[in-house]
Amino acid sequence: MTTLQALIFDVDGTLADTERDGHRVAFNLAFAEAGLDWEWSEALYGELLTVTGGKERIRFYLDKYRTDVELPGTDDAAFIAELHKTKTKHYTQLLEKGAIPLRQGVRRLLDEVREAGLRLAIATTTTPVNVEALLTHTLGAESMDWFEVIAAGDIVPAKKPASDIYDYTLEKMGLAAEECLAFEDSLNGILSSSAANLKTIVTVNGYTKEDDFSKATLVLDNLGEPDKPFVVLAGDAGSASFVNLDLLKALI
Ligand code: XBP
Ligand code: MG
Repeated sequence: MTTLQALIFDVDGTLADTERDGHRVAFNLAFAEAGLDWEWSEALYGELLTVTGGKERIRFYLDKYRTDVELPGTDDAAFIAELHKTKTKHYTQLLEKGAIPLRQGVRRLLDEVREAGLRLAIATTTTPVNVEALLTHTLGAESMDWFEVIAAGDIVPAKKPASDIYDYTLEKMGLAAEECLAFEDSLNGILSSSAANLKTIVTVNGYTKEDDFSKATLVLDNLGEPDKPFVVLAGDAGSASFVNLDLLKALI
């Protein structure tokens, strides 16, 4: 029988609802700071989220929506990288102000599984300092040590939906996919985790609730709390009304 050894968490949309009020706002602040008249509305950002990675998302926006734009200088990639650096500055400043809380049930579940000795990791597309800022300003600086692997950003050549970031995490932990569960919130996320053969619990959000989660083991509106039950959108949670260690063990 396989025993559950570790949980691997996506960050954006999964640990916290960072996209609409965090990343999107930071992109717009960076555009304004660079004197660009680009403005990513909530609706447009939903379309842009089909592309993971901030630099890749800016490139996609230019190719699809702004073919009229001529970037200054000769090196487009360098311009985008600089713009993205400014975006990261604004994003981490937003997190420092406490703009984005953790999603329901995240803190409780992390406390329970750490107490039980499960191993933890992060597999995300976002920039490493963004992960540090989110963890530090929601769970405290010590929480960086709770995760034995924090796999983030450009550490692998291909971002989600490729499986690379999860493959990398499993290899670093020396674990087989069957011994772990992943937590995701989006189509690109579940494509990535399932391509790494990981069973995955999805908690949807405003941008992802219509995504195809047929590869997920369980799809929920959130992780739930003892007094705030989750809604099961797909899969079998048995008699559970919030995600806890017993449910995770039953799913593996
Ligand atoms: C998250 C992303 C990231 C963030 C922006 O995807 O797509 O690109 O939106 O982060 P996932 P950066 O949750 O699937 O990892 O700007 O730092 O790239
Ligand atoms: Mg995500």
